[in-house]
Amino acid sequence: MEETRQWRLASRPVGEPSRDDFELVTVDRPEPGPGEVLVKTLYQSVDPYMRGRMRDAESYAEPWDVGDPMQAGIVGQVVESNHDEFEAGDVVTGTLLWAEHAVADGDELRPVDPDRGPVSTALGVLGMPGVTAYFGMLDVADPTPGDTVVVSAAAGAVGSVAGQLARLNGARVVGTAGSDAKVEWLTDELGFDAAVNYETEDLSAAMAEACPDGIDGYFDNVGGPITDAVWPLLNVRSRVAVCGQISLYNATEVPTGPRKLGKLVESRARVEGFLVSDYDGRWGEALDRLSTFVREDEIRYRETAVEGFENAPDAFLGLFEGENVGKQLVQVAEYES
Ligand code: NAP
Ligand code: FER
Repeated sequence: MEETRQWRLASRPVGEPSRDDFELVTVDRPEPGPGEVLVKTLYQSVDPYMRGRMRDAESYAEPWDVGDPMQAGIVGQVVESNHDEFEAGDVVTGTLLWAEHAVADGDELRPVDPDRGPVSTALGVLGMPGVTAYFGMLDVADPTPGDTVVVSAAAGAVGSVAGQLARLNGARVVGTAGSDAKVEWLTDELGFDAAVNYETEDLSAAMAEACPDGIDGYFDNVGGPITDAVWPLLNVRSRVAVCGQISLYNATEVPTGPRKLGKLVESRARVEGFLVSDYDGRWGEALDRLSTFVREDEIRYRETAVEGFENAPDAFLGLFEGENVGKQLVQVAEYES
């Protein structure tokens, strides 16, 4: 029997997760049943929402059980297929496991064309983060020409695409990020009009300087002090798209909720959370446009890959330290054409 390795949840973290919360186990390689496909992982995604699944609390995603393998977005190559639409060697993407090999229902997989660009993009700009940016920005934040739009975690997988979409809609775009190198990437390569390093700058002063005409759209990935700096600058009829609150994902005490809601009376701003899954069934439309923008160099992207399946937890933990520029991946195996 051939073997494979999986990462399992070893314990539920309190506060910052650590490597001890993960356990690497070797198991028999699963065999695909009727309609199923055995997939060898090429790239594994690590995502901030996984922190929520490590917690035993009701949310939009089921908590993982301690001792169980964890799910992840995967781009992989078919080893064996019992599904009409796939054969050995095909590249596919879907939600599988933190594993070197896993079995999936063929109906739940999407084909990836390796001739149309790097297959890893199916986990980033042309995958769940890109689709999140697309609908969150265009449907919820809804920028129009001349608007000022702020994006937090702007150098991340979602934020980098969201900001460029606002720019393509004619907005003035301001990003926040945690390093000067990221700030430079945003302004020099992605066409952001300004970017603020929230680690080193006085946030309120820098935000006011970067947004002299106030803020019409705020795509928030972070929350906390960045939102505090944005809030006083919200213009009349501005839109706040709440995508995530990563600054709070490891918090052990729930901070006091927003008190400055009077600002919403004054500005008539609309604050709206959204989930990418609200747009299930509309991925085709988003991916068509995003892939055209990428092909035409209107949207640029970066990926940060940690090499080796054994290092997957480090890739995940790095998200909370800002180690990634663009989409954080784990490179598990090489594509074999
Ligand atoms: P990402 O932005 O690629 O990576 C996370 C980034 O967050 C880090 O690189 C880091 O960048 C920043 N960060 C981490 N801890 C921080 C803190 N305490 N304060 C400020 N910044 C911090 O991740 P992503 O996959 O694109 O996800 C971005 C956000 O979108 C997350 O909040 C995620 O939960 C959310 N999301 C929501 C949906 C949805 O359906 N609503 C779907 C996907 C993702 P810096 O260098 O800037 O610190
Ligand atoms: C999904 C809905 C939401 C999903 C991811 C998210 C992987 C992420 C949410 C977050 O990071 O806050 O269906 O699929």
